[in-house]
Amino acid sequence: MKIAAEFVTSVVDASAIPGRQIPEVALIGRSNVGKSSLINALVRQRLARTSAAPGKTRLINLYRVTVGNGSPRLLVDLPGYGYARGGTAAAAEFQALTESYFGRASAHGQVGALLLVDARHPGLASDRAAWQWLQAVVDHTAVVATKIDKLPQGRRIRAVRELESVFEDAVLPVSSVTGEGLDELWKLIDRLPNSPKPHRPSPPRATPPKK
Ligand SMILES: Nc1nc2c(ncn2[C@@H]2O[C@H](COP(=O)(O)OP(=O)(O)OP(=O)(O)O)[C@@H](O)[C@H]2O)c(=O)[nH]1
Ligand SMILES: [Mg+2]
Repeated sequence: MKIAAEFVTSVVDASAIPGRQIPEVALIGRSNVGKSSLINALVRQRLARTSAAPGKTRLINLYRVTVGNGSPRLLVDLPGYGYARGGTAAAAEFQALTESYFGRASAHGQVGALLLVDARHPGLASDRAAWQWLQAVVDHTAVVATKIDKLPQGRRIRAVRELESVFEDAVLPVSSVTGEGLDELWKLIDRLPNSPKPHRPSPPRATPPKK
């Protein structure tokens, strides 16, 4: 399957995102969880900058992707949360940026968000808080477990089940290194922004996770 991908822009504020209405899928997760690596693995190019040190992505980066004859999507690489260096100024910057992105997302409509969590660390408080917050601000959400290659085969199913019980939703295991789960992830990216709006009775807390 042919995959076309290009970098569109980097912005500090979501109001600067070009206006054309292309369905978007945003990746959100702790620093170093593998958001930028996953974008590169999906598009089979080194488009997004990655680093072994957390805190690499500092802006909202947009990539336009098309698979085969499908309709285009914007993949949105956001900075990670849970990265302490930079103190409260960085935390405020992260919060403003995330709020501006998801504030615009709710007006835009066709936006899905993937929460990326490390397959080896189920149920971290910061991830659970991010999931609650994300479900309150975006209509279409899903959980993806990264770095599944780091777990031995025999522990993978158990790890995914544990995550599914924490997030009370299906969890898709992927690896940017081995390519595992990427075909399923493309399908999710294709359907997520247009999937039926779920019914959620109680609105949880309304601030993004602290950095
Ligand atoms: N083994 C393995 N390592 C991975 C995988 N995905 C990412 N990594 C490694 O994890 C580190 C962080 O990856 P990034 O993609 O930069 O993480 P990020 O979530 O974009 O981080 P920030 O931009 O700091 O928020 C890098 O050293 C990657 O090589 C994976 O699927 N398997
Ligand atoms: Mg990154």
